[in-house]
Amino acid sequence: MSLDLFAEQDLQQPARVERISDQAFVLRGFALPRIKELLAALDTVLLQSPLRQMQTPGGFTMSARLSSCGDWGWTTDRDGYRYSPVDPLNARPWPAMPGVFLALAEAAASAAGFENFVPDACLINSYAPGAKMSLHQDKNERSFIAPIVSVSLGLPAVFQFGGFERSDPSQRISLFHGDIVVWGGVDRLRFHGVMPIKPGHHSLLGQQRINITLRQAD
Ligand code: MD6
Ligand code: FE
Repeated sequence: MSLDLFAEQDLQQPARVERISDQAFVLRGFALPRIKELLAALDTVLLQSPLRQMQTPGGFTMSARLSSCGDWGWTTDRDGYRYSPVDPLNARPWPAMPGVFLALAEAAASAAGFENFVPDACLINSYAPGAKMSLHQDKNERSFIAPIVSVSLGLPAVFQFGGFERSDPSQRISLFHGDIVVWGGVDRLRFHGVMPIKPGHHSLLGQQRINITLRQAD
C-alpha cells in the first residue's frame, strides 16, 4: 500500500468531534495526518502570492496578513470587499488550490455532514502575536448553501462564535494546530472572530497562527 493510501485512510478515522451549534463542528486534530503535505503546499502558494496587509473600506489596516489561492481570492481595499480572480499584488491569477487542501476540505466537510464540498476559494490569514479578527459574517460568497471549512495552524487562538447580530453573546473556543472548524446550513451566517493571539512559539510555524478557510465563492 502506498503512503498516499495510508494518508487517505487516516482521513477516514473518527476524529474528536465537538458540536458547537446545530450545523457547526470542531474536528480536533483533523489536519494532523496530512500536516507536512499541507505546510509544504502552503509554502508554495505563499511564494507565488505572498501574505500582505490589507485596508478595510473604512480605512483601517487589518492586523492579520492575507493571501489566497484557488479560482477566487478574497481582497479588501478602500473600494470594498470582494472576490477577485487576480492577485492585485502581482496582477496574476491566484495560485492553484493544492490537491491536499481540496482533499482535506472535502473530508472535513463530509465528517460534519456536508457531502460533496468542492471549494473554489481559499483565504489564508497569518496572525502575529497581538493580531486579531474582529467579529464579522462571511457573506461575500454567491450562495450560502456550501459550508466553510477552516483549518488552524501554528499558535493557538481563542475563536469567538456568536449569533446573527454583532451584539449577540459569543462562545469562546480554543483552537489548536491541526484543528478544523466546519460550519454551514443554519449556522452559516453567524458572527465570528479571533481574539488577539497570545505571544508564543510554535515548533513548525514560529511566532504566528495561520488560518486557512476554504469556501465555495462562486
Ligand atoms: C480565523 N476565521 O480563524 C478566522 N470564517 O482566523 C474566519 O474568519 C472564519 O474560521 C468563516 C468560517 C470559519 C472561520
Ligand atoms: Fe470569517
